[in-house]
Amino acid sequence: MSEFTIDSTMIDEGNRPLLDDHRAEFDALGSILARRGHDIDRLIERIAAFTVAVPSWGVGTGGTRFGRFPGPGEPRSIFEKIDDCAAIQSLVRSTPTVSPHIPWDRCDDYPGLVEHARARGLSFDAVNSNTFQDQPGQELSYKFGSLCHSDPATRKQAIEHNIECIGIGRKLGSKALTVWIADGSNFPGQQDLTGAFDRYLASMQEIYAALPDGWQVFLEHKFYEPAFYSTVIADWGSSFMAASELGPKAKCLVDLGHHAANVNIEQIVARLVRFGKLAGFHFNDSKYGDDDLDAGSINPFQLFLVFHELVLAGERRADGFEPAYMIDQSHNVTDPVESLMDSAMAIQRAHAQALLVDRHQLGAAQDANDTIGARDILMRAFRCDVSPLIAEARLRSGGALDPIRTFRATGYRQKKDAERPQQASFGGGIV
Ligand code: PSV
Ligand code: MN
Repeated sequence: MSEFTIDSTMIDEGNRPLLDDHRAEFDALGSILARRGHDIDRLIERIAAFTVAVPSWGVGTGGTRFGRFPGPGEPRSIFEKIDDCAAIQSLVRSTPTVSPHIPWDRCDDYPGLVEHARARGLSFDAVNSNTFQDQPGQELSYKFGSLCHSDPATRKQAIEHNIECIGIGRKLGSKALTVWIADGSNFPGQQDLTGAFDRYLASMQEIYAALPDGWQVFLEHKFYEPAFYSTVIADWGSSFMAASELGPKAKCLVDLGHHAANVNIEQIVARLVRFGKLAGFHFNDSKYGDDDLDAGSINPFQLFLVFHELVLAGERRADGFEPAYMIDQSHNVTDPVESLMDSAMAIQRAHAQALLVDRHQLGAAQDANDTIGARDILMRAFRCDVSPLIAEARLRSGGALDPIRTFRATGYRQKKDAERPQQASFGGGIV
């Protein structure tokens, strides 16, 4: 049976009834922005040039520790996950890369996988290791830690897994390994806080030594969960200390959901940029903890402020500034393809709004200590509805004016449901 794919005819059909309204809205916004001194075509080029990787694990339904409610037509293998990523890319046109997770995406034909992705216009971004779960048949358990475990044999197993991930990443054309560990403790006194960090550094040194030329390692911090009292790499400070000790190939990855409430993430970004240590992002959003909701769905202002720092750093050509942009989210109640498109567009929106900030005026207001003036310059950009701009960027790249509406109209999910009979044993998503 040949597999259903979304083609340009379906996208054109979806766009046709929306074109007149789009033109009118785009022209109206275009004249407002032109009056403010923006070059519209240049803006669209910059918006279209920004891309973000889709997490392979994001195309399956996620779950919580209370349960998982699988959706219809979920992908059953990395090849089918790539097909869903291709559907996303065909509609939004800003997601040409996929970030794989090992062992979830282990397969026996990596050249075939690369070709499968290439044929769909996709390639691979950073490969993620997983020593936060035990796998069937695994010799030593990670229940009490992995890279920081008190037992050297368990640490060795975790180190070897990361080195295996680098090997798989090489076959896929990746250039970075992302390491997030769940190591930590649940009760005061359970773990020697200094000893655990020392063991992390020693383990990471071995992984670092295995990085091929041109590769980097991204250290991902997270303040709690699954460890509820202390986490070894809990914050950007620990991440930065480790990355500094390891060397120039080690940088700090910011997952937006991995901070306590109200933490000023944009300032963390600015600090990491300043010292050439910003690895990149796992975009998502949250209200309480690591909620893994769609990017910009709870706090779009924060996303905008992060992008403002990124635009500033890009224009300043900050040293070592070459972040990897990736999404990391979990879909418990939405269609994963729709949610990932939703995030990709929210990210594009925040970027477009940040491009509108009059940085010259802002600098002048800051120098003059004009607090309200400076705030207003930022808010003017944030309040601008850039929907027609990002829709135009998609249109010019062959994408959909309204990706979610077009996705639904193609019947993709229903077709995949028929094509992909679910096996009871398959656990997609994060949990
Ligand atoms: C941990 O919460 C995390 O953010 C890491 O990036 C993992 O690799 C990912 O989620 C999937 O569990
Ligand atoms: Mn993450």
